[in-house]
Amino acid sequence: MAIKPIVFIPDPVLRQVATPVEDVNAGIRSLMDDMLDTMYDAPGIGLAAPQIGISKRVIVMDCSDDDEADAPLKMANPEIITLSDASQTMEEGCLSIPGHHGEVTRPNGVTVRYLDENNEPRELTCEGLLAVCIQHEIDHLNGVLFIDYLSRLKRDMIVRKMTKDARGQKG
Ligand code: GNR
Ligand code: NI
Repeated sequence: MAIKPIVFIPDPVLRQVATPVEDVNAGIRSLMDDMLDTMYDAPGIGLAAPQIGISKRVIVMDCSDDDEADAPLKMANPEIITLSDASQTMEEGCLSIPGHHGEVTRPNGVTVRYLDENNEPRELTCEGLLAVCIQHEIDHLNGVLFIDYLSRLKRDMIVRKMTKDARGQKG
């Protein structure tokens, strides 16, 4: 178990289409645990492997309330099977775009198929915050970020600011 550094835009790994996992073996289980450590430390409610620089189709989430027991979810090769017709709008943020937020409208309900940490195929149907989170994480696996749903003006402002900040860090 280890906390890994989170990569920020404009790192190109965040725009790559991630590679499917062949099977969920000890290496992938260890990656999932490192991702959960990193997510809880941040803190965040979800994390995709590209956000720690690893272009594999692995995501973790925990949308439990602070006063509830932890409810970690670990998924490899998640695939959306159905999306509801009804939509919901939520204020989204992203650990790879710290300090920036924006309203995104997405389907309110989703069913996903995935491999769990024991390489077993599973399906999960959910709505609300977890449904938003799953869609946000699967977007990461396809190189898509929440800023892609904002107006071009707002997106460009965020990208310009983050690019400038990254230059500053390199000196
Ligand atoms: O921690 C996170 N919060 C969040 C809030 C609204 C919609 C999506 C998210 S996911 C985000 C963590 C993250 O960047 N996951 O990729
Ligand atoms: Ni994100």
